[in-house]
Amino acid sequence: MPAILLVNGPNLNMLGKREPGIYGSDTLADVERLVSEKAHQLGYQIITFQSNHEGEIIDKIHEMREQVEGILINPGAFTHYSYAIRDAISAVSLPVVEIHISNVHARETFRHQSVIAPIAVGQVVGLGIKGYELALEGLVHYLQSQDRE
Ligand code: CA2
Repeated sequence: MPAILLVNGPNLNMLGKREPGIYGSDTLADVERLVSEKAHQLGYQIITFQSNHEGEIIDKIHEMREQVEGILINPGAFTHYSYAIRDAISAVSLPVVEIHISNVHARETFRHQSVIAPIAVGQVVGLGIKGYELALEGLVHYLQSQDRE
């Protein structure tokens, strides 16, 4: 079964444990289960990874480059300034869909910019954890349309 890497960045291990008003009450394990189940229905397996450390996220993206067809990523606050994660994604030449649980555009100004977005296939923003499922569908649709070319 082809695989997709799901990366969650800093503090997302706290999902469901703090700030339910912004991020909801589902845990990271719930999110990973939701995406894995949906992926299986679509004929993909999910490799999950969460880290609070920029270098670990970069290492994982490098490590998985031959094993996955694409990447789903919620880079957390790294979204807004990590040129290093952006370069890692560019370096592996894999399609990426960026996810944000909250509507970053309705929050502080520093969250309005994403340095990842210009190299992503697309973004899903502000739809809660449902956004992960929608991002998966978008990525699979993109991969299948590439296969037909
Ligand atoms: O909305 C998103 O998904 C974010 O990527 C979440 C990041 C934030 O820095 C981005 O601007 C937008 C923060 C993740 C923090 O996650 C927590 C979850 C529960 C409790 C506390 C933090």
